[in-house]
Amino acid sequence: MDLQEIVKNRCNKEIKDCSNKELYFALLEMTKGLAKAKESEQGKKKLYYISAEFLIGKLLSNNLINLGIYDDVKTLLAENGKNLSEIEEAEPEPSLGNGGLGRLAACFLDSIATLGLHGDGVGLNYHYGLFKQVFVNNLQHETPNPWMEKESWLTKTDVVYPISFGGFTLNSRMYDIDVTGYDNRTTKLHLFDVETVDESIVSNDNISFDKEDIAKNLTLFLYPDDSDEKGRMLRVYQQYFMVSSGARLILDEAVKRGSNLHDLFDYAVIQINDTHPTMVIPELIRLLMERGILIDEAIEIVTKTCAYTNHTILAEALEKWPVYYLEKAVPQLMPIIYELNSRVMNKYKDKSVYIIDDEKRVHMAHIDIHYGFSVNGVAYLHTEILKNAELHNFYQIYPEKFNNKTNGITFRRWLLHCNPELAALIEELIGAGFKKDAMELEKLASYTKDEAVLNRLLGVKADCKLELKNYLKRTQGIDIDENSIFDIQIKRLHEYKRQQMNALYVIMKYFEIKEGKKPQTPITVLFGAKAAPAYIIAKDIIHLILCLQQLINNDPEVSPYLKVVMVENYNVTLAEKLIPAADIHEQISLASKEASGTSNMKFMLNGAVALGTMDGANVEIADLVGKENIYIFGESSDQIIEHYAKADYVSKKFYEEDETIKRAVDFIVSDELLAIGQRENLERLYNELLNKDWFMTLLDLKSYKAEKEQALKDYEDRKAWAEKMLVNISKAGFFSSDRTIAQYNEDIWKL
Ligand code: 475
Repeated sequence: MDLQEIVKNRCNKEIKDCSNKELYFALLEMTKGLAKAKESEQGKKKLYYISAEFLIGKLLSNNLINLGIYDDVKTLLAENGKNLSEIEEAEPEPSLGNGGLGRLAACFLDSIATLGLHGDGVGLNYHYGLFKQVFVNNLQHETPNPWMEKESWLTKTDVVYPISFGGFTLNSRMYDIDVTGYDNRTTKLHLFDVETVDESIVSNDNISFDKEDIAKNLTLFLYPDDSDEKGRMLRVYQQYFMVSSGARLILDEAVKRGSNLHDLFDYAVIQINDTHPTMVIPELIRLLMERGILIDEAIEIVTKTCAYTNHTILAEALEKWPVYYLEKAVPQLMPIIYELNSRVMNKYKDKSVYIIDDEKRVHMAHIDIHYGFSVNGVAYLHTEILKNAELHNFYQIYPEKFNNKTNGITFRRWLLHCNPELAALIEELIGAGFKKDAMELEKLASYTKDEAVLNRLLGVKADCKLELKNYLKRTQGIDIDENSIFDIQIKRLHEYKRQQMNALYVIMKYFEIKEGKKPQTPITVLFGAKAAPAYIIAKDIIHLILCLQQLINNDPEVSPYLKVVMVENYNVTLAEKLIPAADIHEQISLASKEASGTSNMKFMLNGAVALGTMDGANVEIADLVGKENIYIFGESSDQIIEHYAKADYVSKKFYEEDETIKRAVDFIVSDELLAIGQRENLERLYNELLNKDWFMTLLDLKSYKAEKEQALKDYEDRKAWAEKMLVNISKAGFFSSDRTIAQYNEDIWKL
């Protein structure tokens, strides 16, 4: 297909006379056509990766890279006076995920396609995605984030299923997005949508709407505010709509490939991404029974077909739906859930493994574990914690089901696309093989003493920093100093991730500078984070950071040495600009709480050095790069688990015993900050830290400060620092999602 021809047909113009938006739509049409040509069904058994979230990011450039035409298109456009990165800015980003879990699903689809595996994604088509974040008076405000235009990556299909709820039925239509693999076939992301959805029930400037009008609201937002019961019910409706549509598709396709349904597990394997799609288990049992299979066999078939991935040990994220919710929304599932529970009760005395508890709540993860054949964690430490603590009682029953699959990231998006200059340098040094086999990055190890190479690496980093500076200036009106140290923390806002600890460090540094102790190189502390709309303390932490930004950046005594920046509406697009530019990345969760983390892998691949705790995949990163190439601080996961068991952590003790900690915490409610911010928010956060601090910020603050000072000091020796950068890149190969997916396939899917 020829771009010139498409442009001619669409706009009756030459490329040079088109707007960026017109060219974007022309490229969209061309890419969709090329992806279609690569489609192929292959193999008897097929994987269905079911997930409430697919945080796919913009698709144009990645598709061009994976189709192998990026350079040609770029050149053709340049010859006509057009710039591909500017055209890319005309593409809206679909915000179909919250964070790590959703982005992981997107990386997995890329690797499934690249490895040529027979598998598709199944999810929902949220019209407004997750909310768009805007800052008003230093507070987070949420607005809708529309991303579908008259033409988009979605292709409407003829597949329509009637989905019944208690008392009413809705039609579900399937839309497809082609996912191109690198130099290989394509796979599909199937997104189901309710035909009666009505965008007009939402106003432009906030995200409130009638939560009970399910026919109109079902697919408007991802996880609408669930702080009230109506919001939680809507989530149940969404989940059932997704899995019932998915289950029908799976059965129809299996039959088409030759299954008689008694052998479904030879034709399909379903990976359940966290507990959100759990109802696929009782729903499949129900559908098989409808087609004449008896319950014992139906349960056995489904158990052999479904596998579950756990992404967190945080209690609030392990879904437990009250029985009366399910009775109301999906009454047809309850007889099956009761049956599944009574089989467990007949077999085991231990109440902790029951599906329905004494408070009449259905534990979704328990359904997955009893009635699936595989349970996996997402990093070594996380899986050990599942086996030995969180899910220990299940591990004793089913040791053979438990396995680890350390997360990974797609190097197409997180290196080739987001950092072409670094990719080109690597290719020049070790050849192009690393693009297909990420372990080849190890070859870079032979350059760690090569001064010329180290200097070029520093040059690439400097270019990326300048590019970020220009981007933030152009898109958000923010000024940063490209010669400062970029210290970056980007992830969902959560107390366990401890953005508040980073903020307290900023306050300590502010005091030091005021007192004349200036850093040798200026520091820019960058944050990006959305807080759940109903998570009050998380929003207070955003408020604190924004107030510090205003105070510090406007203080002529301090701002030449220290700047704080919180980017607005952090998303995949911003991550692609921030990660290549980072010098230091913050992975400072309370040990045991971050299941894996995946930004840690992206930063490492782009030559940033981690400052972190021994948590999640940081443990494996530290193991690979060695302790000279990572900055580790804080108490270990075992120590933390013991603090919780003994309930012996008292934050006030740390506050009272250390003058610098006290001073930093007190500053949250100082006259300076109260003059800028809201008393209610700042006092609430202050009291939380002093009287509760459930995620133990003050426990690790001192060692965090010390380790960060060490990193900043080491940064001054540019050659030694560049060596750390290079070691990090050379060891990143293990974290390719191609490796992760190959392991899923070998141990679980067996395609
Ligand atoms: C972990 N999201 C990361 C990542 O495995 C890990 C939960 C409830 C409702 C909506 N979204 C969620 C998550 O639990 C989530 O994103 N978990 C993350 O999964 C991929 O790397 O450590 O926190």
